[in-house]
Amino acid sequence: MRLSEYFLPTLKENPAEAQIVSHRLMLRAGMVRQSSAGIYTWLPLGLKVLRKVEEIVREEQDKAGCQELLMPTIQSADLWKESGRYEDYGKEMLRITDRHDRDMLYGPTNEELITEVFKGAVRSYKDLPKMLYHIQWKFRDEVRPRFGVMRGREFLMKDSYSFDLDSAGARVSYNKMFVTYLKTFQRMGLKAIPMAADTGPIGGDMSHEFLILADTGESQVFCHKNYLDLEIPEEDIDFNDHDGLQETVNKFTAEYAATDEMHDEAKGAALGSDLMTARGIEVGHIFNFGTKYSEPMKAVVTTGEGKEVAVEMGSYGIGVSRLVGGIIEASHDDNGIIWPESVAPFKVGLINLKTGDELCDSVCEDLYNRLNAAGAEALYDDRKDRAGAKFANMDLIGLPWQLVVGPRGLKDGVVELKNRASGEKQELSLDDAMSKLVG
Ligand code: P5A
Repeated sequence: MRLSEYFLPTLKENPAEAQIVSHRLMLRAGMVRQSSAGIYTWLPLGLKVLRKVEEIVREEQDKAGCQELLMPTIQSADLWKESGRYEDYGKEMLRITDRHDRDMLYGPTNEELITEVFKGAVRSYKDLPKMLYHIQWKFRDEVRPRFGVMRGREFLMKDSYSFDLDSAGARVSYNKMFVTYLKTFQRMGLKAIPMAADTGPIGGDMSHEFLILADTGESQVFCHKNYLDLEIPEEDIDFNDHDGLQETVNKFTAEYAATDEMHDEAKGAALGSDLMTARGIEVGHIFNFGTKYSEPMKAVVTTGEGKEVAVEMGSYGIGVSRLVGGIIEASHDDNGIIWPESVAPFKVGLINLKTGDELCDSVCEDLYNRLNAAGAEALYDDRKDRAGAKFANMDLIGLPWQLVVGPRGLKDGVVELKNRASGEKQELSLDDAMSKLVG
């Protein structure tokens, strides 16, 4: 992409309405614009990151044997009346009446809808277990939408749902998602700590929140400091190895970890100097709620003995749009965003220090074409602007690599390659720079 053509409305000044760094940087880097309270338009640069985050989430769900479908955003209130949650959900639910005076709603979550889809299709234990997911916009009329996409009213969530014959099976599904979540967040350069959690309006008796640590996090967290050093296995997860899954879950739940809602002062104090208190951002939340929905909604299957039983269920959420803000909270400096490569909107920012100079232009064109052809997406700053402004802009949008082409270097046949995260700069020949970037 050429910057001269790109729709990238960056801001020089800090927007007054943004209280936390990710919100400030997302506005300044031209990633999002607020459309109304807690509702955002994703501009091209922001959308690219959102899609990359979404894709990592999708790949890991697929690996775990979860199958993707797509449910609608608008749901009929009837289903929620069946489960009993229509009244309970309160003002957070955006209620809509259609032209025939039917009660509809903009889905804040999909337990009812998926239960309905499931019960129309599955009757026998032979079809179990099943795990289904979608990545879809949700709406929650939060009292205080704030911090940009971190607490929006409209937000993108990945929600999965598991269906099992019995509670032992449901535990395996829960463990699969638990371990998948560790992997998913790790791929985005995040260390997410699982914490025992309250189940709130989703319900159930077993639940974990996954939190990343950041000073601006909304939750106060208390945990053993060993969590900072726990390593997630690098190799692919074997989802058929149920004991292995349980071992990993045990490892990540062995030490004390709780958010303020669940914190037990005595347990915290018992850790002494090993207790870490910090702020955290909830990026995922998983629930096992047995038959809370399947029973009232009559989602039953026939067992091997011919008995009818309500199916055991769980649900598993990831805040996809929140993660974009969360990653920035975890990775930035005074100059701007520092994207981990896995979610970066472009891999390389190519800076032409003297647009209009024949040699600079032709070398940049050549590098730009070679990078893109090799699959290393480049954003080429081909505008006529001051070098300082170009550097500041590239630092702000945080691409992992900056490739700087100027007349002075070209005289000696070199360009400069800067790593955004470390700040390290190297003078390299064109070919060496290329092989460093595309391997
Ligand atoms: C699990 C999947 C659920 O809704 N039902 C389906 C369950 N869980 S949850 O914890 O309420 O939400 C899942 C994740 O969504 C993100 N999230 C938000 N992101 C941005 N703005 C919001 N207002 C918001 N509310 C929830 C969180 O990451 C949460 O873990």
